[in-house]
Amino acid sequence: MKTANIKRVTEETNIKVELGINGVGRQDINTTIKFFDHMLATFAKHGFFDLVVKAEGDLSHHIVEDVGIALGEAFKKAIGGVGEREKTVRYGFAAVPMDESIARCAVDIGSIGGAGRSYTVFEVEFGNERVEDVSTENIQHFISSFAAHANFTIHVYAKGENEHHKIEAIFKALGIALDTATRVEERRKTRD
Ligand SMILES: [Mn+2]
Repeated sequence: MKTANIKRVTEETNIKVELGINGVGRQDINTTIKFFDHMLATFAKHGFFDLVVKAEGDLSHHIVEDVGIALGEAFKKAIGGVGEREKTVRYGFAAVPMDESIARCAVDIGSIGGAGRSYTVFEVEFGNERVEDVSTENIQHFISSFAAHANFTIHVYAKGENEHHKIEAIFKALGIALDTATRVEERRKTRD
């Protein structure tokens, strides 16, 4: 199992992340934002990541953004830098339905010899400004903060009627896609 611990303290937030890639999907999460906790837990469960996230802060926007940054840093550290990487699969994708909603996610975590490429495409329309205790605009903000700090390319496309279903399908699809991409592929002999 590849692991990384990150502590991130600013004037706005105090974040602790402990990550194990290729774990059993164990979660211990408290960000003070209930729906965000639910999403991070489902991400870890379906991605088979062992994940501890403890976060507090002044505003929910800052907490969501800074957890994205810290989780991205944890993935980058766990996977390793140039020359440190094992022979990872690199690409992963998943399409996850949840009742009337469907989310599709594709990721590129970067080549063994490279540092990764950071890019986010997020094509999701929300009909409501909030879902439970989270602003729907913060979901994209989380994904793009995560991608930028992990050096991942992440594409997310989703549609549906129920915002809770749509977002939950996104986090499940992201977890499954990243589980595939981070697996070691023994057949891989090259660094590209
Ligand atoms: Mn749910």
